[in-house]
Amino acid sequence: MSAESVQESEFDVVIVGAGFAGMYMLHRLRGMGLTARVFEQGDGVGGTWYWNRYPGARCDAESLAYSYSFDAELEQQWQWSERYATQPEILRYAEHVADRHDLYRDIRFEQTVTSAAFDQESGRWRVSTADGLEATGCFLVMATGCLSVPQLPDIAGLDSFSGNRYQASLWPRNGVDFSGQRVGVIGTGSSAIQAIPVIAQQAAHLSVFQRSPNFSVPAHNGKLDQDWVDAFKKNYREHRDFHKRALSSGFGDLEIEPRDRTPQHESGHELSEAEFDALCEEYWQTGGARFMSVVGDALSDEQINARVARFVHNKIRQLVDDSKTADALCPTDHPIGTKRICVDTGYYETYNRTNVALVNLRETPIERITSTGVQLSDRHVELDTLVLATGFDAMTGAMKNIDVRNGAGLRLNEAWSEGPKAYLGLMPAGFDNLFLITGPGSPSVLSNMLVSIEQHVDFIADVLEYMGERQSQRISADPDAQEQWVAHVNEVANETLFPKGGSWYLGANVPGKPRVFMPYAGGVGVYREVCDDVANNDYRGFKFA
Ligand code: FAD
Ligand code: N01
Repeated sequence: MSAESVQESEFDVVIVGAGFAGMYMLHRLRGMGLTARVFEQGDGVGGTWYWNRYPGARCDAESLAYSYSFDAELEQQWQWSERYATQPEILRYAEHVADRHDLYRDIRFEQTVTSAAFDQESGRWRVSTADGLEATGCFLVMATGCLSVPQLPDIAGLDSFSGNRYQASLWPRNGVDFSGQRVGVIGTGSSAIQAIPVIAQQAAHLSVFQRSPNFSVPAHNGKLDQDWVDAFKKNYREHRDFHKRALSSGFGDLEIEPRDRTPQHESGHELSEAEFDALCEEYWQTGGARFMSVVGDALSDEQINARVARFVHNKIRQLVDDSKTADALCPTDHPIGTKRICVDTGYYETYNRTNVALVNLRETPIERITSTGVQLSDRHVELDTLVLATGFDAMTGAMKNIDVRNGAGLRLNEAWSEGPKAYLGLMPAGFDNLFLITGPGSPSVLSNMLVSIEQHVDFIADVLEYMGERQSQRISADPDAQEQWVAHVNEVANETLFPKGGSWYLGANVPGKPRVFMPYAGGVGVYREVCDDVANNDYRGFKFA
């Protein structure tokens, strides 16, 4: 290897992933004068928004909140066109940020990282890609995403289908024309619920294969009014501050005056039936995922949760003409909100179209996929096109795909065989100098992810600065501190109804995956306070060498 290429492959930090997390991490490190190499398996930046190009894909946190806050000039300049931005608009935004901050030159695209091993002696991570590129870094940052590994359904005959088959999270770049097609969609999670109304408008016929119904609330999406946006942006900093300190998820809101969005009523028990329904109606009319903040105990008190669910069941029955279809669309197998609540535009109304049929797999399960369609227990459904919207191996899937080994040769997959553990969701004990962005044990997928990503990146940057000042080269998480944190994460989860959801938050959608509630349910504000406190106390729970 020439001196030049050795130089080229040695960095202060290696980052895996060029979604919003990897991009901001690179920017922060550059600002500190550190060198970094990013490896990304796609051929562009944007992560989620690069891969998920299915029709109807958009964010469910308000665009003005689902964006970086670190660049105050950019947030004033960038014009979001809708309340919830579409995938192409968010991808354009990511590309704009990469251009604006000159990020591309340090990113190697179409490079899938396959292994990362820490060398005790040199104190460096050696990172290798499938194409044979190598880089070493004193630190390794996994910015590999919580929802970046598609999960294919285990259905017999899947590969025998001779029509077109698409996966929502690996959608073709040039889109798909469904005109004149008989289309089948398998899955009714957030991706499907966004895609179904759009596909239905184009397809000759659409069959939706539903195993479990999900709760969905209206987005009430629309174009943003410029005067309103201008007024909002005058208070942008204060809005951001409320998102960061929020008691719950850090989602945005639609009011010009920034204020704390803590639910007005700590408990639904404070309200009469009529008052409760009126409040649910107000939140339903406002739209969006903050519906679950209608009262403070909607996600912790079973009785109150059931009242919220009943309200939504009634809405579904009002919106869907056919009562059998409406009944099948009403979820009764999990408390509302314990699976990620979906946010839709015309989802339930789509079932009133004459070209759309709901296939209730609880009544007529799929036996197998055939070359021409789907064989159910009682009939065969002929299809030209099959769309799979069957979710992700969430939170740990991307790291599981990489052979990560610590200095003693222990694999991360072994260390996590009974479920993922990481101190603050940031660093697994035993894996020196390895940071996770929005890792298991942090608010991550229960939050506005841009808020959580920025917080983690800033924490990592600050701790590296702290180490630089002390000429420290090694950081590790204290196993006891990690145990205490994991116990706290479980304790907080058990105070909520989340563990009853049987969702991907628990790994329940992946056969054989340990059932552990992975995200931290204590809210982004509390979590930030904990991290700030750790930092202010000489990074309590971390050890330096
Ligand atoms: P990602 O965007 O997932 O980026 C990770 C990157 O790592 C990917 O580009 C991937 O290719 C790369 N990578 C992974 N493994 C490797 C490897 N071995 N080698 C090389 N590269 C690798 N969150 C919200 O808060 N609000 C929303 O409205 C919202 N909407 C969403 C809609 C969809 C359809 C999905 C799937 C998720 C949504 N999310 C939303 C969650 C979303 O994932 C985060 O908001 C955010 O985009 C995550 O950014 P990230 O950089 O952490 O991860
Ligand atoms: O995946 P999911 P997703 N036979 O896991 C079904 C984010 N996101 O991609 O519940 C039949 O929610 C499965 O059925 P069941 C968001 O965080 C956000 O939709 O297992 N069906 C389920 O219906 C979200 O939560 C947005 O019975 C099978 C579906 O597939 C996360 O990403 C948009 C099956 C999978 O749903 C994941 O959402 C999109 C089988 N064998 C995504 N296997 C926004 O709106 C699986 N299913 C911002």
